[in-house]
Amino acid sequence: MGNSKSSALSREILEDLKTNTRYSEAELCAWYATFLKECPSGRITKEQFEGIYAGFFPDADPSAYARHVFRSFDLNADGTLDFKEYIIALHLTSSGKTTHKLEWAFALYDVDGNGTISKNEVQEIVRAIFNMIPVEDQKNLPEDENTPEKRADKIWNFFQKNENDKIAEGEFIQGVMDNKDILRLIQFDEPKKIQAKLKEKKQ
Ligand SMILES: [Ca+2]
Repeated sequence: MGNSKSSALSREILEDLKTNTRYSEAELCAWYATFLKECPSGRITKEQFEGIYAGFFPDADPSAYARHVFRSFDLNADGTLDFKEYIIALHLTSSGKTTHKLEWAFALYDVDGNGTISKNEVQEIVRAIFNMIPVEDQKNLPEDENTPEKRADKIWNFFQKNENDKIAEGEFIQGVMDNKDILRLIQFDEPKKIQAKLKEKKQ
């Protein structure tokens, strides 16, 4: 049990990730090697994370969305993602269970982390999502959801909330599970493409 700085993944983290994701030991070890090559410190900073997003969205501004996603993955709020947080994030957003994904979506929308979602928070995330949609593509959106305000209103009205009401986690998850249209409105498909590209990169 030496404490020499080893580039091997600790057994504890490996077992933890194997239990909590569908990834195999071989996959995890290969990803870890790539991760260390790109992030020799073993941690991804917020700036690096935004850089990854920026590379995938040359025609839009993903920085606000990237910051929110980063916050939702930085479980211990230390301003960096370590390998474990990174892999759990990857797993959650690509192949995780629906309820886990929606717990994550709730955390994404609960910007101040107080356990409820306000209308302002919905507007903030929806605006960040809109910044990722190229202007040309925004023109093709349905009339009643083609601005951040309209889309936020549509989500808010679905939950039958007044301006100053709040949405609790259980209510949010149930509402989204019950209605595919709301599921579509709260999310943005592009992050899936990002995850796919990140995974390609790692193989
Ligand atoms: Ca909140």
